[in-house]
Order: sequence, then C-alpha cells, then structure tokens
Amino acid sequence: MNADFISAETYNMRKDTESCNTLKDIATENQTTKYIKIEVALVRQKNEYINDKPFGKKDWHDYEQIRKDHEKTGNGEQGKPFQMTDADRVDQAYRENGFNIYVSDKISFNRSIPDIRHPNCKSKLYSEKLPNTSVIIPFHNEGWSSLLRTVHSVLNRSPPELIAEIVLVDDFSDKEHLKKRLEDYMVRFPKVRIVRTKKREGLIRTRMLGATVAIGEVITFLDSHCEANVNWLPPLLDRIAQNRKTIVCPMIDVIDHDHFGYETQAGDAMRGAFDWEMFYKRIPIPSELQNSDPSEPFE
Ligand SMILES: [Mn+2]
Repeated sequence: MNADFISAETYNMRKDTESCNTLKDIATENQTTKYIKIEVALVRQKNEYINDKPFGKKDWHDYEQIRKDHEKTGNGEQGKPFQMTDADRVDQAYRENGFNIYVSDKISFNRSIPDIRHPNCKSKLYSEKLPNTSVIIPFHNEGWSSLLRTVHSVLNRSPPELIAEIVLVDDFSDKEHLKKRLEDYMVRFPKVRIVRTKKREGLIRTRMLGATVAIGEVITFLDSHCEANVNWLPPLLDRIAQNRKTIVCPMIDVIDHDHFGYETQAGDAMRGAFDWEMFYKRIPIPSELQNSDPSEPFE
C-alpha cells in the first residue's frame, strides 16, 4: 500500500481523536520515519489548543471599521448600484478604461461594500504573527476616483501593521491627474509611494518594477480599480506564513463596470486556467479537490 496514502488517512483519523500515542503501534517498520513526522505535527497541533482556544491565533476582524461601514448611506454605499438619472445618462458616454468613470466619480473613496464572504469566514482565526506586505498597484491612465478608491479601501480594511507600504507604479500615464496632483494627494498617506516607468512597459514589467523596489516581506499585486473587502488580507498572508513558497489568490468579486454595484462572481469558487489560445478562464473545482467546508482554501 502507498505510504503517503496510509499516512494521510491516519492523520485525519488521529486529528479527530487528538490521541497520538498509538501511532507508532500501527506503523510497520519501513513506515516508522513517516509516522514520527506525523506525530510531531500532531503534538504541535494538540499544544496549539489550550482550553479549546487555539494558541497563537487571533481574530483579525476590525469590528470598528465594520460598524462604521454599516452606517454609511449615499451613492454606491453598501456596494449598491448607482441609480442614474436621465441627466446622468447624457454624460454616461464619458467612459474610460472600460468602465463608467462618471459613476465612479459620484461614489465615495471610502464607500462601504457588503461582506459577501462565506459565513464561516466570519469566525476564522489566523496566526497572530503574520508577515507584512508591499501592496503593488500598477496603473496606466487609471481614473482618479477608481485609483483612489483602491488605495483608500486597502488602507481602510487592512490591519495597519500588515501594510509595509503601497507602491503605485505608473506605466507612463499621460493623464494630468496622475502627475503632480496624485503626488500632492498621496502626501497625506506616508505608506504610499509612487514610482514611474521611463517609457511604456506594459503590465508585467510594470509589476516587476514594483516588486524590485518593494520593502515588505510579502508582495501583493492588485489592479488599480479594486475595492478590498472585510478582513481580506490576513487569510492570504496566513497561508504564506505557513509555507513561504505559496502563491495565494483571493475570491475575486465583481464591481459592475456600468453602475458600480458590488456582487459575487458567477459560479462562486472556481479555479483559474488558460485555454489553448491562452485566454484566462474560470473552471469548476474537480470533485476530488472540493473541500467539505467551502470557506477553506482550495488548489
Ligand atoms: Mn482590472
């Protein structure tokens, strides 16, 4: 029988009973090394729980921010679609970057969005010691309000100690608002840095420039028209803290390009893949990789 298979099965079984004394009893001689490793893992796991509370884990939710968000009313608040009047519709032709910048400009930089995570996420605890991160945001001719809402939402909804910096990487934009006006605005946020390419480089080289100057322990890439939701960062950093070679991707929700309503992506949790023309596609998680708890990470 395959040793990996046996060990995985045993691990799950012992995890439930929390008894690791008898592991060696059931190990055959050539599997002993493997079981000792599992035993170490189990002892550690056992010690992590003192009076039912996991030791070294914490609730990273910012309940004060959540409360403030709940109270907000106004254009686009609670992630609701912006209701356009007939007068607005005349201006609606004003589109940039593939979305309605006119509507974006009507919505607060600090707008609230609904917490549409799986309910189990609300009670999850993550390591109390997490690495900090450089959030790298490449952009080219991004709209003023969409770029600033990205920065504000990251600062509003991330534990400050986990944000080493936010690096805005300008890929040779020519829009005036992204020059001195942006630099003047960002003076109020000491954690925000602006770096610029010397010629048009494209998305990937722009990201790499951000990575080169980053000072954080972890590198996080975000698009320049994002809104970070409740407790978005700790679960991502927690997986990397467990294994530094891990690359993580969050659940990505949708901001409607026209009315800026905030909602979940069709089909919920899916894997990312490329088709034969190298177009990115979302494909269902194979049943053998599906987790019984949908809030748990999947590969
Ligand atoms: Mn994008």
